[in-house]
Amino acid sequence: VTRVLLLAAAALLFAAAPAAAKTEVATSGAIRAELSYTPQPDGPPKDIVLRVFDGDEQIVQKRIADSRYLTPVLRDAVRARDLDGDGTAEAIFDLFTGGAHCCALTYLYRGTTEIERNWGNVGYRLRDVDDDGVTELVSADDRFNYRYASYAGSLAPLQVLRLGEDELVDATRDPVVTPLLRREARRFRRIYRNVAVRARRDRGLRELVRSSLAAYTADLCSLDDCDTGYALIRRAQRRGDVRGFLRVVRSDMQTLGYDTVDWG
Ligand SMILES: [Ca+2]
Ligand SMILES: [Ca+2]
Repeated sequence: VTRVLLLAAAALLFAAAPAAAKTEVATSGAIRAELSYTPQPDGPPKDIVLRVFDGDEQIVQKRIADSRYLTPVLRDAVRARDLDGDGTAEAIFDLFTGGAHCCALTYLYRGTTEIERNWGNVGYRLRDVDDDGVTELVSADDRFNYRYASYAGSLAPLQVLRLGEDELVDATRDPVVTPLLRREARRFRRIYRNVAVRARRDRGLRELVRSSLAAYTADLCSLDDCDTGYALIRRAQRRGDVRGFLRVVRSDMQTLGYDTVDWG
């Protein structure tokens, strides 16, 4: 899934001159979300404040401590959008922690209820997967980054969330997500097949073999079909593409909650 958000902050860090406070605004119906901050010439902005107004009334004011070194993402750092389809927009603020990769951070307000989400390296995008008026937050499972490979060689399986009453709830196994999971699983399998032979001569590609097999298996587990994932790893072991990997992945799938079959 997208890593676009993670690059978005960089330009602000190199802004040339000190500037006055800036305010970005997003409005939907009665909800107005405001993100204000003071850009700095040589680092993240200061005085970041998130505000939400319902009509004329300010219902949220949150100051972000300068010591957290957060930066608004470059594009659409503030949005007002009705995620749960109840007719009232939520206010969504997207920030970035800086550093080489990590982390994409979201503050989401449903009325005055604050939901904070750290997406790690992977970020997310808003998409109504099934056109039912309820927006899905499409992301990936950041726990797979660095698990089987360096960051560059890491592939992370799909993770889809939806806004609940006062939290984001996992909707990855919801039937409407099935086509996305199938498509991504096919992509991971293709990556495995494309690199497997070359990886025998090129050690650098071996981590991609491992991470594609693991991410493929995780997506299949989300489709309630871990066995098909395990079967591909078993074949990969017979071909010599990986060694002892089935045991590792099987154990990880259980630890990470993908393989929910009770063997006891
Ligand atoms: Ca709403
Ligand atoms: Ca939907």
